[in-house]
Amino acid sequence: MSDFIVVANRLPVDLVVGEDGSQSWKRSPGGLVTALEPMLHGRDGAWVGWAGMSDVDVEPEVQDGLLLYPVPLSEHEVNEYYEGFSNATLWPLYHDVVAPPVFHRSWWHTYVQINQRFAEAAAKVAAPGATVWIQDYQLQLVPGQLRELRPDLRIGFFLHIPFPPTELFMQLPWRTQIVQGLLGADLVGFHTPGGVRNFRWLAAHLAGSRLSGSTTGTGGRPGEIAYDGRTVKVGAFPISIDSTALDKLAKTPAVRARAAQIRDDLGNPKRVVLGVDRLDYTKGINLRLHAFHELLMDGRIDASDTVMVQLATPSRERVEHYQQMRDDIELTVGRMNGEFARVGHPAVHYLHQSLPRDELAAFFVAADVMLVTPLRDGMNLVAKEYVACKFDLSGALVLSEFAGAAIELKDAYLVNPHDLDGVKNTLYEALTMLPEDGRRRMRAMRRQVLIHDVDRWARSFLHALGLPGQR
Ligand code: GDG
Repeated sequence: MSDFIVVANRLPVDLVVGEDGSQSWKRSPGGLVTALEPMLHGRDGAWVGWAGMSDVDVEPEVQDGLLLYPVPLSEHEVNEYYEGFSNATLWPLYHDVVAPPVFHRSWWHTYVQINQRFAEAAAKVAAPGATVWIQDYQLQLVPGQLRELRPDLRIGFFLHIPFPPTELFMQLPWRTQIVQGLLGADLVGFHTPGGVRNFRWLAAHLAGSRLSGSTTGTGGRPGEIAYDGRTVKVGAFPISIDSTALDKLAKTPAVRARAAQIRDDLGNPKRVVLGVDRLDYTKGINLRLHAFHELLMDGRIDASDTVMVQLATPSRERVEHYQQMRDDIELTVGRMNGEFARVGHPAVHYLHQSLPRDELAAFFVAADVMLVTPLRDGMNLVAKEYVACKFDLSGALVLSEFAGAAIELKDAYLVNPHDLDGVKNTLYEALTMLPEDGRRRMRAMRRQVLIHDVDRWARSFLHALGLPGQR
């Protein structure tokens, strides 16, 4: 029985099955685990989630005082609940339909069933009056289902992706059930005030709730919705990174030496332009390649002294849209290098690989211009990570207006990713900025990111939720 439970699609560890059938765990330390670890350990914490492997039975286990409580999924369920409804219906719908969402009734039914399974697991491990924090779009029905099972619990929900404009959300055949599911929480959190506004409107129109309190839900004062005889708080809580740790890592002699080595390996160009993303169609990778390509074609930059590096982490490789997008990107990279590379000197360096954390930090340190150009993004942590690594105030961040991070990082070079000329010109501006202007911008962004870190994010959410002991 635990007092504080996190419920997420994935456990913070991955199951590894050896050839002899033996089971072990590999830690996969994401930002969320790091932020929540102190709170989980301090109060008999539990984490409910899928172990990342289908069709296996895994026993709950206590690791370092944290109860890991696996939710089993069959391969069919992974296809329908995760790859289908979560990643081919909700993901594109919530990202401004930049790809067409697919609506399948059988996917929806599986989504309902699996959410119920997560709710039952959480109900089982929660002590009387415990606090439960549910994460993300895969589990939007869990707040309502869990409240049915355990009305004594304090329930929070946080959405890591954007909450879409109301007109788009209205396309969803199961829109009312999703809104009602979310309203089962005591506190619903989004990254931005825009998400809060959209949700409040939908709650009123689809679930007949009454609104009160601040409309934006920012600044630690969530708005309130009266629903079903309860008060549901709704607020904006922009997520962040462990900025102090990253700043420290970037300053280590090893990372600095590696950054110098990377520049050397690239042929010591005058300028290095970097992109780092999960390979996802929302991230605008192809459009930034086109912008760079056109600058080369226009002769405004020269491939002999300006190179681009695109690191693309493999992602959702079984979903069809992702396979098509990967082909498109690799075609563009091939074309650009065909036209502008010299033997031993590509114009674009493209890696479809996942890199270790300190290697990634070295790339951030090495880059003169960081290109973050999503068509829509809940927050975008890469933008904040780049800023945290630029301890010497060098570098420039080109950032899409449609990333949640643009609200906080006002001193970035902001672009509309749908405007190719705008992206080209702004990239050129960033490449040719005056060093003093660059330092001023970077100083201001670093102040924001170093103060507003992920620990502060978690604390402010849990404080608003009323977790005992939170300031
Ligand atoms: C969702 C929302 C929101 C990437 N490549 C490697 C690697 N990464 C790390 C980055 C960063 C993370 O993955 C990606 O986070 P983002 O925020 O950029 O994007 P999503 O994965 O789409 O995350 C997003 C986030 O949730 C949190 O709420 O900001 O809007 O879409 O930390 O550094 N890490 C390593 N090697 C890689 O090759 N080690």
